[in-house]
Amino acid sequence: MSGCIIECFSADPLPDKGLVPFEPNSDCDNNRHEHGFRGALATDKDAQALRLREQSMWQGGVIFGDIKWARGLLFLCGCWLPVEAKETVVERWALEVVATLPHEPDAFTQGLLLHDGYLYESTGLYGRSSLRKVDPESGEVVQRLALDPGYFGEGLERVGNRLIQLTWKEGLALVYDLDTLTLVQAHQYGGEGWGLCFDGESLWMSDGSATLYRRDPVDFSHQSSVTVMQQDWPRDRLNDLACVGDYIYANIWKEQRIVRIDKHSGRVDADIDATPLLALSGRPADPEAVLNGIAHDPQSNEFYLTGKHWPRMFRVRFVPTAR
Ligand SMILES: [Ca+2]
Repeated sequence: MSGCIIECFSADPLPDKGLVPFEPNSDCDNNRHEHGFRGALATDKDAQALRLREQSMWQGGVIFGDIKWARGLLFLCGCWLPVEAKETVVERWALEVVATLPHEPDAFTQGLLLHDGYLYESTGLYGRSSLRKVDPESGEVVQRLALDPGYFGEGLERVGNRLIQLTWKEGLALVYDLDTLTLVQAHQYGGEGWGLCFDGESLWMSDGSATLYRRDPVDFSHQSSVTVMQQDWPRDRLNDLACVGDYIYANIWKEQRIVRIDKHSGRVDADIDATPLLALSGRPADPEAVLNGIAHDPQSNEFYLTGKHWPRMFRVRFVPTAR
């Protein structure tokens, strides 16, 4: 069973910040959903930008929706989708550092991939965003392209002889020639751009929520979406991605953690503790200097990991720990 509804609620007064429980309000004349929604709203200072707390859970399902605040009432336009009730075991994995490598600390790393012996890296920040080709062993940037100062670079992936670089809030996927790093095309999309990976058939894109979007690798059109669930809760803040077979590895924004996601079901089946990298990273004491950037090496089945402004990069193996 699933369904889509339009509901309205009253919730007053709303705090500037925090979680507000809400229930259907009988004063609303369009309150026709027989079950009624219950959930929690995350508010922030900007009352125009009320959001559902990441697809609130309700009776074994997930609510997707938008909130509009008008005339003292909250309007929720949303859909409810069931989530399989089966218990999923999330394995705890560790990581083993195989090599410690240099990394240019000016790089506010947002996307990373390995191809033909080189790393390709996307860096962010307005006025400082770039696309780079990097020698993994020396950390030397062998090719570099500065982005337009109005673009904030995000996730990066390769499809054939093209590189595709997301932008954070500009709604543009920039397409480059792999050899020359010249811009050849741009696709438009809605919402924010965070991470990107290619599984050989489709691109997968994150936007900081618990949703992964599957897109056409040629015209970037949206194909489908999957909600990522870690046990019974949406796993949000998915950042840079690496596609590996049936799985997508995602590092979690502002956590020392990488999750392995079954791309078909959206379920997290492994949670990898990346805390040991912190002490080795040499990162500055900047709260934004967090773990980000994951690239898979299919030959060794090892991963490259780094962080924003980290002077080091790591080649690691993920190791299931004994239970
Ligand atoms: Ca990546």
